[in-house]
Amino acid sequence: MRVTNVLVLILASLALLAGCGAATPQISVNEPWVRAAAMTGMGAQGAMGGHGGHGGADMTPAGGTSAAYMVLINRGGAGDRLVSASTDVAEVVELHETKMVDNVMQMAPVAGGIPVPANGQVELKPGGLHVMLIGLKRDLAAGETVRLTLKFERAGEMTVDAPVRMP
Ligand SMILES: [Cu+2]
Repeated sequence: MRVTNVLVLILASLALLAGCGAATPQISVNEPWVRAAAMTGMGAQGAMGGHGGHGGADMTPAGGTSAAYMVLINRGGAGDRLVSASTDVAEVVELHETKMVDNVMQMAPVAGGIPVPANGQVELKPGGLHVMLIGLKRDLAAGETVRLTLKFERAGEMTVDAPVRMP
């Protein structure tokens, strides 16, 4: 089968999926990536780039931290919500939001998860919403891949392989 035929089939399938998605979310994950980070020591370097506000050295876990970013797209007619995420490479995974408070960049867990509006999208990016990886179990080097499991309120669980790169 030619590549073009395969593409047409895929597009047709997507159209079908979209067609029956009137009252359900149709979530897809675009361009996921994870910030390169070291388990110890160098983790602080990454923390300078937009993750300044974890409240003090005593709150920094031993394993270092990183973050995952992506665009969540909803082609369905109903809204959904990213409620949690998990990965084998970190002890704890939280959904975070970075904001400026009194000219200081701080981040905090997002209460109730990250909404993905019907027929819309939400971007997780440095300096904004992100999936926080806390307590890394190993170094994350550029070029590697990290498997993330994303759990949506309505669409259920979705697994993506996110490449590791420098910000
Ligand atoms: Cu964070």
